[in-house]
Amino acid sequence: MDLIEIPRIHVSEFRPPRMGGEPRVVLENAQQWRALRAWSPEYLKSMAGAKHVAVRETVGPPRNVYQNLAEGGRISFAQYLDWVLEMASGEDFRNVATRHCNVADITRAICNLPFANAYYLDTRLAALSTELLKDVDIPRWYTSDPVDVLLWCGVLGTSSGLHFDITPNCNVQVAGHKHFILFPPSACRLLYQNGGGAHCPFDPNTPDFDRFPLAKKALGWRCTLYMGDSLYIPAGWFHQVTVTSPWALNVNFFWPRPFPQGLITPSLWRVLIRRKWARLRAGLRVSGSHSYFCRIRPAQERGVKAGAAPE
Ligand SMILES: O=C(O)CCC(=O)C(=O)O
Repeated sequence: MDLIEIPRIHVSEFRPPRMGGEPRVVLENAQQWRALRAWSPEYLKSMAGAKHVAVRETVGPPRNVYQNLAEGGRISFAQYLDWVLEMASGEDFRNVATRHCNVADITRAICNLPFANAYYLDTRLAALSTELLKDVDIPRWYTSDPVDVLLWCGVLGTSSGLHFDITPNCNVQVAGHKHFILFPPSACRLLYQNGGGAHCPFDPNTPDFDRFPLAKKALGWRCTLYMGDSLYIPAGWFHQVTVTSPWALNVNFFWPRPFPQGLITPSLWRVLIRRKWARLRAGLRVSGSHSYFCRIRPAQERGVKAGAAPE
């Protein structure tokens, strides 16, 4: 499995390609964001500390929220931030962060630390606080507004597992840093998609080629996003994202799929058809039983991430 570095370009040179194209780290795209200057934990708590958020719990190793997902739960945003800061300021964590810069080493070292559970947050920014939403500027990469703006937060060594989204994406690093590993949609046959869905049990941070031999042939892309950097992830590209600083915070935007972007990858078509079919079946059930409850099953049960962009 080879990984090549994602090119970094200045925002003045970046236009999202019509057909999806390739990922790019876009520099100075978020330079004016108030969030970059204002979002200290104290400020975040003062704006939204009392709001309750759903956190994903992972019991490692590896601390990968889509693979080792435990029960999770709802706590206040202030309580969550307190947990993040307590972990991040611990001596163990600071030692791992200063001694290792490679994502595989960080993942292994974190798994050896004596803490059982990690909690990862992805939540809609508008639901958390409309005031916080004003601190970020929507990148004008498309003519339409984003369908979703999500805030992500976690501690060193925790990752969201390998998956793809059906829409184009801009992910902006607000605090700390995160490491991204991406694979093009054409690599789908090498990545062991869960039942042809959007998630993969293969973990490229510490690849197990005995279990996933085909993945050895996959050619991936990688980058580390630092504060203020943005990453363009084309629709259908697989990505795994890992916190590589004591804690990290980022915000991402999902846009509707502009035609013909995102309609060209076989892995994505399968997921789209499955979702349409599930919706059709749910619709039939709803009209038959006059019940709305079957429409609000938790995301975990549906096998998709809670913040995933609606179609
Ligand atoms: O930050 C993360 O952990 C995941 C981000 C992600 O999956 C996305 O931007 O689509």
